Amino acid sequence: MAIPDAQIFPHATSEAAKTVERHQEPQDLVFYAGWFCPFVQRAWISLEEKRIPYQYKEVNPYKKEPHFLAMNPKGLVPAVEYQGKALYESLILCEFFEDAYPSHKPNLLPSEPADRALTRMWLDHISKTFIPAFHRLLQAQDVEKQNEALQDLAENIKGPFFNGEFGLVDVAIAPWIVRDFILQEHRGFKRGDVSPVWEAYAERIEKRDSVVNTSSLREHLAVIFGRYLRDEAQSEVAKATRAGKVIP
Ligand SMILES: N[C@@H](CCC(=O)N[C@@H](CS)C(=O)NCC(=O)O)C(=O)O
Repeated sequence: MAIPDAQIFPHATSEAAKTVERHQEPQDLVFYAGWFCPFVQRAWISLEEKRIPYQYKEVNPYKKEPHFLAMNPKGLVPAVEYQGKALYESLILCEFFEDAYPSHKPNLLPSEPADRALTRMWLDHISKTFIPAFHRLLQAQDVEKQNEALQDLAENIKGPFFNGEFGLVDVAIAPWIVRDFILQEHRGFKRGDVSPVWEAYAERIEKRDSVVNTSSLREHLAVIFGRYLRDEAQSEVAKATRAGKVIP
């Protein structure tokens, strides 16, 4: 039987398709990606911001194909092949790009140790609170649980970006901002309810070139999200959310 989650639109569309087209030539860095994946989009935004040369290869991670599992035993995108090594985990990849391409600007991590620590504190918060709440809100069928998740989506940001200039914290959260339309349409989420500053921030993020250039059509995302809204999705993230476990 076909795995339901494996039935996704096969490639990027809209501005993201043009970006894929520009990154077909072989390069030292091969980027294994799925056009639909928010974790992929983090690494993709970093690559685009820093204008790092990369070759884009589309993978459907739900098919768990042997060639991909040999690279990332977790079977998750994004993954990168670089100098014979296979690397994965979106935030680790973003930091790897900072380390491996120091001459590529902008720096998405600040240079001062305390500011770097502050960035990582925000990243930790986004991973542990914001993203799990987004997925709980998406999958919860019960209104009380949805309301609890809505509360956890509150972010206290001063703007214009998390850390003054556009940086890794913005990269880490941007993919969920461009996907919050699904929560607005189906779960009563309103950016303005978080705060007017948040609403302005979200609009700033979704207009940024690196974000636009890595985004595909909403109607294709909406098909995938339909399975989450009905709590039918079988992705690792969906299963962990359903079981109340940490997102892999
Ligand atoms: N913690 C990982 C999560 C990556 C992830 O969950 N990717 C999803 C696509 S959005 C995937 O490959 N799913 C395959 C599956 O669930 O079987 C990261 O940050 O890179």
